[in-house]
Amino acid sequence: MYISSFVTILAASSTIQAFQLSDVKAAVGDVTRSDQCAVWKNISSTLTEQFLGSDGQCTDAARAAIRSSFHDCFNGACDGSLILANECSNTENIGLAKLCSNLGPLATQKNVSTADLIQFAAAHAIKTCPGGPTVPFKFGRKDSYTANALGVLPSGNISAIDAISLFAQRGFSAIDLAALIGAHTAAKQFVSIPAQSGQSLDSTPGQWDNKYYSETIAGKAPVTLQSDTNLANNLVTKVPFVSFAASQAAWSVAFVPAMTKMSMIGVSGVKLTDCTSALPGGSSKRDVKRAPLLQWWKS
Ligand code: HEM
Ligand SMILES: *[C@@H]1O[C@H](CO)[C@@H](O)[C@H](O)[C@H]1NC(C)=O
Ligand SMILES: *[C@@H]1O[C@H](CO)[C@@H](O)[C@H](O)[C@H]1NC(C)=O
Ligand SMILES: CC(=O)N[C@H]1CO[C@H](CO)[C@@H](O)[C@@H]1O
Repeated sequence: MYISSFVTILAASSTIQAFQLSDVKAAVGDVTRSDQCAVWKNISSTLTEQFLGSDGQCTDAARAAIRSSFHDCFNGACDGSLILANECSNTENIGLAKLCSNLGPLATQKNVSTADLIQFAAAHAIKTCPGGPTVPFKFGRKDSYTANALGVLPSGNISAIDAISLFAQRGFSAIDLAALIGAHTAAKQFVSIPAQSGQSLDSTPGQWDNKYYSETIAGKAPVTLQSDTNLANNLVTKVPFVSFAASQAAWSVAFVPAMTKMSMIGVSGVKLTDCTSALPGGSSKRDVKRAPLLQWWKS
């Protein structure tokens, strides 16, 4: 009862939905549009090889792609500057270097904007992790070769109050924040807590499930960032944390619009074209063919 009323509240107070379902449906059967999506379908087969492991779980490359959406957008705009202005070499982006050196050349090779490719890769990666929802994808973002401000991205020690206010400055509610941080269901940490480098933020980093919430609340994840503990304990974010721990559906309802909105930070005055149809079909229809081992990623 509590959960279902929470979902109702979420739906009622829903974050700006830049992508309407009708919009997504309209894309199906639209010849011009589907032609424009051909390149994204082609990119999709490359990304599936990188993001889907032979065990059917999503890979390190997928986790980095999900994080890169946040790191390209949140410090200014979703403008590709993570790669194009080499923000990737900044300390706050440690761990994303391989992702950047992979997606940068791929954007050039496929003649798409780097900003769009980062968001496509993130949506693709989320969908590749078993249980992951469809985050609608549109292309048309403008690239920028100018770096955004340093020190805006939050550290793993940020207090809940500071995190809530940082996200509020970008137009995200505390519920949006609690939903977005659930991306740590597909996450490992490598540098924040050096003694536990390589450990994951929930027990199933290759799957998109809601164990991150229950394990963070209980302090039972392999490793937990101080910032995540802070959100689990804060009076405001605790409510959605508990709700999302109880219901993956409630989490998805909150996550998809918040992630969609994040993928559009600073994007305006451009014509966007929907290519959600280029994303993989989802866990039931996923391409579970063995992906080759990614030597370039491991080395
Ligand atoms: C208050 C907000 C946030 C904080 C403080 C935070 C902090 C961190 C830290 C410290 C790491 C580990 C870095 C390392 O040591 O290697 C990490 C990893 C990660 N974060 Fe966040 N994060 C936040 C929000 C987000 C959001 C909004 C997303 C995406 C929607 C996201 C996705 C990820 C992913 C997927 C990883 C794992 C990367 C990997 O396994 O390579 N995070 N985050
Ligand atoms: C993707 O496009 C390249 C040329 O850019 C082509 O060689 C390749 O066969 C295409 N792959 C698929 C799966 O369409
Ligand atoms: C690359 O894409 C742009 C439009 O974004 C187009 O004008 C240009 O002709 C394309 N270049 C190639 C080599 O296909
Ligand atoms: C992510 C995280 O928890 N980082 C650090 C926070 O601060 C303490 C010490 O003050 C470190 O031990 C943590 O590694």
